[in-house]
Amino acid sequence: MSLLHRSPEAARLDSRREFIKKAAAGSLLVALGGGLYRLASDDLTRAARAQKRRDGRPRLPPGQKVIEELRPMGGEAGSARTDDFRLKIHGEVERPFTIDWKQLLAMPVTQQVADVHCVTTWSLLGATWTGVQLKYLAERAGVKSGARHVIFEAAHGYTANVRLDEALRPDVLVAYELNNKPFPRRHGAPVRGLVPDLYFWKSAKWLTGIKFVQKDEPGFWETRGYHNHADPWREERYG
Ligand SMILES: Nc1nc2c(c(=O)[nH]1)N[C@H]1C(S)=C(S)[C@@H](COP(=O)(O)O)O[C@H]1N2
Ligand SMILES: [Mo]
Repeated sequence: MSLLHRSPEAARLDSRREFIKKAAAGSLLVALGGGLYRLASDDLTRAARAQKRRDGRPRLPPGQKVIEELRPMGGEAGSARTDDFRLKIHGEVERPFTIDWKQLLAMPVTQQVADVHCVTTWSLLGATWTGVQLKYLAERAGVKSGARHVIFEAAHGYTANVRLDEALRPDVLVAYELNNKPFPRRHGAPVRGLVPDLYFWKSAKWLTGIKFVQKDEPGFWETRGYHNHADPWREERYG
């Protein structure tokens, strides 16, 4: 019998029965969760589209949608143990050096709110990132005048290249906390790069080195079809 031919009361009872059955099976809660999540995300996306950054650019780059939590995007993880951590600052510098975890924590701390944009079209807005400015490490090492690019080096040979002038911006960090907590291993613990204004693949997880070079060295994704520069506002997604 079609629901149309029944009293509203009976239809309501029926859908209530359906509701309980699905909830017991777990499927309804998943559907509800997904539905609510999409609603929140749509609202955040709409709100962000109406906002402008201090530099005048729209808060949300074209083709991006806002998500509420950092999404793990994989990669071959390095050790998350702080005892294993070493960061080598080298290449075109006067005074190369290597620091361990304690030495990193002893350096001047920068805490900032920053937005990040993944090439797969999600953006995470307004998270708090804590770490040491790459600019500070560069000054300590004494970057030679011929250097033009910075190579972020990570576990298992992952690299990402960033132009020197962009890498020296004050919001580029060697980061060790997200929202005042250490990174989970899948997000790059103990230390990852943060280059908020380029697509997120430039933010290398499980960071092991910062290398200054004269000649550009396209990295892991840049040699696999992705754009060498990766500006989200110009949608520099593919090379
Ligand atoms: N070492 C390393 N860093 C990496 C990657 C990787 O595979 N290995 N993936 C990059 C890509 S493609 C993205 S989108 C972000 C994802 O970071 P998340 O997993 O914390 O969201 O990390 C970037 N950093
Ligand atoms: Mo990515």
